[in-house]
Amino acid sequence: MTYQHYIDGEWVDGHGTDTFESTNPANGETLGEFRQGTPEDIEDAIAAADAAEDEWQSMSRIARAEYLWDIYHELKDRHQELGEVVTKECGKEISEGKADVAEAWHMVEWAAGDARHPKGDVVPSEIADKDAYMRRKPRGVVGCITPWNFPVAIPFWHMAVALVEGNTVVWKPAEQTPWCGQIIAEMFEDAGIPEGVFNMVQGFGDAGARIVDHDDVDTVLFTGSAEVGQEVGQKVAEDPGKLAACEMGGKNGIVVTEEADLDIAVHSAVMSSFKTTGQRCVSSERLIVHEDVYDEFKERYVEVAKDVAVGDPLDEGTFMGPAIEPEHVEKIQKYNDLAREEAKNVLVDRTELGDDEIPEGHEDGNWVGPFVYEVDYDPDLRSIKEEVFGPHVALIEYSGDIERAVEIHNDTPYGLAGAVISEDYRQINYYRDNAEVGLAYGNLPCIGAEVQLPFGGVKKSGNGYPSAREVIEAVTERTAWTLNNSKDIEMAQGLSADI
Ligand code: UN1
Repeated sequence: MTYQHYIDGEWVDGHGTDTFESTNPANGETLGEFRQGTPEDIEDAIAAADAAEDEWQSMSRIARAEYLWDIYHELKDRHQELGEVVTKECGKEISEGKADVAEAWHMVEWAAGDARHPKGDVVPSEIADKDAYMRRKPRGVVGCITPWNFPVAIPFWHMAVALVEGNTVVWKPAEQTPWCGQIIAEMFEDAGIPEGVFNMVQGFGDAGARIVDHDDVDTVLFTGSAEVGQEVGQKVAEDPGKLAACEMGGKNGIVVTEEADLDIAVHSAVMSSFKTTGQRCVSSERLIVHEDVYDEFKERYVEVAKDVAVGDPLDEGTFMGPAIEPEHVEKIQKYNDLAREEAKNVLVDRTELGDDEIPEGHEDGNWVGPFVYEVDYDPDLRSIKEEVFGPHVALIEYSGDIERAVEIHNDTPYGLAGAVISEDYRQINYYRDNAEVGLAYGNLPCIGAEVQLPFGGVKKSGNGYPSAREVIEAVTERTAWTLNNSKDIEMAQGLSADI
């Protein structure tokens, strides 16, 4: 069978005739066939979302949240099964597949629970008999474009708060993970969400582009690559009434100072660089290590990187699954080639895995292992500035103080995540205050953020927070409501009310 789009409460084929397949990146197996959405399908979904707004907004926040509580329970009840789906479709090892599902229900719990919290502010006024408030209203139709690497969690980052606040949604899942998209759409259907409130169109960039440039979309939430995010931001900026919150990539650094506990340093670096095969936007590709501990850190880190278990992501013993697509393996290989030219030394090169490393029956997987190199620091080296989105890691030795380390750390076009490893609180505080990132960690990997914190970056990493609690800013309008309780008109700022 060919899976369809979910528009206006119906499963539909849409306008196009093309279909596409979802493929397991670990073995090349086809997981399902899906209708490929067109810009016209997006238009239908937007029309449905637009028409559904009034009724949805006439309900209380708490009533709207009830639909999400149903989904919360389903995500929890199906934890193992859905974790395996995530792992099969995007290749993350199984604990990560399950963590993706957990992060989704955490977000739903946060948003649905938040429905019972006060919204807006009571604000003081200069005038005694005047009441002033900041009230929040839904923006209307929210368009969501989500990536493949968190195919369950990130859609809920975007949609959970947007829906509770009274917006209706048009969502395009990543083309690499349509099966997760299908399952989430079925959950909304099973929860009985009113027609048109939630719409899902499968497809590629042309469908996504229609979400971005359509006049009836009020907010665009985008999580994905810096290139596409920049286009989304530029397009949306042409329409002053529209908002975009984009969260893009990173070239994230970990600073290991001369005061570091090296057990924590090696552990944090390995987690940050190789979990998800380096394909988190928060993954670390730069390790900035003080000269006093450099040799020992290098030896220990390289030892782990040489041994890290790459293999079937459904196996509990696997640390790293495959890359998402053959084209992505090629991109990683190209950057490994570039690093071979720019590096002082290549320390680990598992670009091509040996036949004995590839699990039986998985010969068609998109395999690529860790690549680790050291450079003589030069800010112009492309390999240490451009995001690879893979297990491609540079070791950068520094001498001097924490100020120098943070200077190197900040010297990339990106600013998403980073960490400092140190036992010295002054160094830690310096890093916290000066690291140009949205997510800063001390003595931890720079991955694994929790949904109740803001998630987003600075510089090329983003222009907003399409995630977690901060989504509220992108999916609501703030209105100032002022009420005079007296029979006289008295104005603020000493403005005369005489007529
Ligand atoms: C991403 O890498 O695109 O902080 C999102 C983390 C996860 C989300 C990552 N909570 O690693």
